[in-house]
Amino acid sequence: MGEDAAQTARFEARIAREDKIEPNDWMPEAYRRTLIRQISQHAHSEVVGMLPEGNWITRAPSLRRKASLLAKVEDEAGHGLYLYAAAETLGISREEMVGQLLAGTARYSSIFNYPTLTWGDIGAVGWLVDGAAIINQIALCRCSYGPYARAMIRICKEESFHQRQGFEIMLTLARGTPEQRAMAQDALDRWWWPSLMMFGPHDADSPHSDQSMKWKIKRQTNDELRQHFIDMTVKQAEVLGLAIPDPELAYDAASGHWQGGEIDWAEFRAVISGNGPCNRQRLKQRRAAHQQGAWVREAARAYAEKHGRHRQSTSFETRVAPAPQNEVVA
Ligand code: FAQ
Repeated sequence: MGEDAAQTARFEARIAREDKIEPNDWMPEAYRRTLIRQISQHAHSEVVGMLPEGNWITRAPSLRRKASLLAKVEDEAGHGLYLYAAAETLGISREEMVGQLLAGTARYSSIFNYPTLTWGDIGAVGWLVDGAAIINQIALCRCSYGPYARAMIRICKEESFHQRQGFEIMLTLARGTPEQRAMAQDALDRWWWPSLMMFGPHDADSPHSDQSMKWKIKRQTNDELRQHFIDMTVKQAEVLGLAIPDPELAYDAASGHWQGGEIDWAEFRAVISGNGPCNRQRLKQRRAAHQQGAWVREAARAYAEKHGRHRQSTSFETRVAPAPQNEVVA
């Protein structure tokens, strides 16, 4: 389908003016495809991201910790739903996206393919993984696509609680017994490098960044966001009295930034190609959960039919009519 040069020029002028693009607006096909790719990957990350933390719900060390972890995992499920709903406004169904995840043909964040071996890992995930997610997502609150940007505003508010919850777990461990302190340090040692990988390849190796920056889908590059995360987290590690596991990490007065060693990109590539420590386990768990949820989808369909709300999709609770006045997040 050919795209009209005048429509493209009008679209680009709107992007330049910082207008939000809404579901019913004309948009280039490649812009639509890029958003579907990114938003669906993001949604899958939230959903798969429940697994490493869900692993500790039954073993949280106190009722207070269990309640807050449970609430956090529920929040991640909600984020997945807002994001699937935002992607649906672009003309793909949630069933199709979930089908891609379960078939193993969709990406989700590399970080969720690492195991949570100790309670310290729950602290590190909240502190580092949610910390990295917030840095990335604050930039996405200004994304040119309205439903995605609005979903991000709510998600960021919730993630900031998660980050504090994680930091507080780390602080408690770091100020605890020598064993607890060692547990916190071990968690930081294992999660530091994978957290840096969350921001994606270096800008020069990122095939999508240039175009996504031009379209204002991405507002800062992978390396800019990663640097911001490092600068912020080094100070927080100092407060915790923990050591970042990078012997090359040093403050560079000329740039005003902390500079560290190189990420192991071979490990990153292995993880995103399905060969990380937990990739197979994560997909197996998602497939089982989907199968076990079949009766819920069936009940929802029967309810919708009985009440005359026949829809193509059973995801009625998250479906967003593609009209600008219907925002994903109120
Ligand atoms: N993992 O050209 P780029 C969370 C892929 S936070 C896996 O740079 P782009 C909250 C990339 O998809 C985590 N794949 O691509 C939470 C592309 O593959 P493709 C989720 C990665 O899109 C906390 C290829 O490499 N956050 O869930 C990764 O411009 C705690 C080339 O890369 C988001 O998804 C990676 N780390 O930039 C939940 C944020 N990095 O599609 C539970 C939204 C790159 O060509 C507990 N997404 N790839 O096959 C983004 O900001 C961007 O998509 C990037 C990648 C920055 C991730």
